[in-house]
Amino acid sequence: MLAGDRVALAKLMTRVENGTGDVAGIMARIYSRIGRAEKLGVTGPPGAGKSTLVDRLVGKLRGRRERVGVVAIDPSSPFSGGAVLGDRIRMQSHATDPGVFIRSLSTRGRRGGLARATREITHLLDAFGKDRIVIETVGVGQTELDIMELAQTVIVVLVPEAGDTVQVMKAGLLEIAHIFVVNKADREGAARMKTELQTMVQLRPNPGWEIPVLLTEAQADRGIDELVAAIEAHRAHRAAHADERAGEAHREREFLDVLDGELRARLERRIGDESGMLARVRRGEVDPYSATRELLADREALRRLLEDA
Ligand SMILES: Nc1nc2c(ncn2[C@@H]2O[C@H](COP(=O)(O)OP(=O)(O)OP(=O)(O)O)[C@@H](O)[C@H]2O)c(=O)[nH]1
Ligand SMILES: [Mg+2]
Repeated sequence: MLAGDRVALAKLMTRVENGTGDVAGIMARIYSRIGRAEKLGVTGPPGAGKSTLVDRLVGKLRGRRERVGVVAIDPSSPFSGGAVLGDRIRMQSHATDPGVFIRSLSTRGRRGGLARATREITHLLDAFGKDRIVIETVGVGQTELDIMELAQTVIVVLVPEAGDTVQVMKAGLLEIAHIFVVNKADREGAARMKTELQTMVQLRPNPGWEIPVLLTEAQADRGIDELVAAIEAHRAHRAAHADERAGEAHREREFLDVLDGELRARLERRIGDESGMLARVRRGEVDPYSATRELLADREALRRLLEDA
């Protein structure tokens, strides 16, 4: 993969997605090569036009000779069962471009953390040499918020339908957005929605970065240059307000997250061996709290539990 082999990259992604093979070993080997890629998050309600927008955006970035990776998170929800195919079709214009690598990530795959799998997939793309990685998620839940934390610039895509601004507040999107896009600006209500969003943005405490609200028509390829300019402005803003502590916090979170996942996996592999404790909890003979206290007090049992495979 490090020699530029796309097939090898795809195979490593599959391992990471399924959690098969030595994911930690792979990450440890590539980690010194990551950190160059700019990560862009694109999120918003289903059908807002995110994939279409990403497709147009990728076109602009390719025009600037950037090497681009796209990670499209495919929800397992039956309502969007066709998302993978849909994204492939909508991003078809780049299907044969060797400078673009598009990956759909299924939420069904690995247990215990879509956000973690997504982060590892972006690490692979980063180490592969991508300049820009676009992460698209559908919806506005906690998982999406977690995934968007991986991105340095987050674009929240909305459409001119009534009620959206209230949704934004409720879903915590105001806290994560660096750029708001009102897509489908060809529809009625776009200008009004833009005004509403601008008002909302101005009411934030401690602004710092002034969140732009842009109108786009992804399908007609309108407003994309302005979006690229806003993305670049945010990059410049970040550079000018470089916060080493943010990087530290990020690395700390990744470390704790990885450690947590590894401990949990070991625990699940071995808890069944532990002197019938699991069986006793299952039968209701001991409550989960007392069982936990008992185990934590037993150093030998703990050591066995955490032993590697
Ligand atoms: N009218 C109009 N339709 C658009 C525009 N941009 C995208 N669409 C259409 O909106 C529909 C959904 O577009 P997608 O790009 O798949 O939206 P998405 O947000 O990625 O959808 P999910 O990933 O399923 O949540 C498609 O039929 C697009 O052609 C636009 O600017 N105006
Ligand atoms: Mg999509």
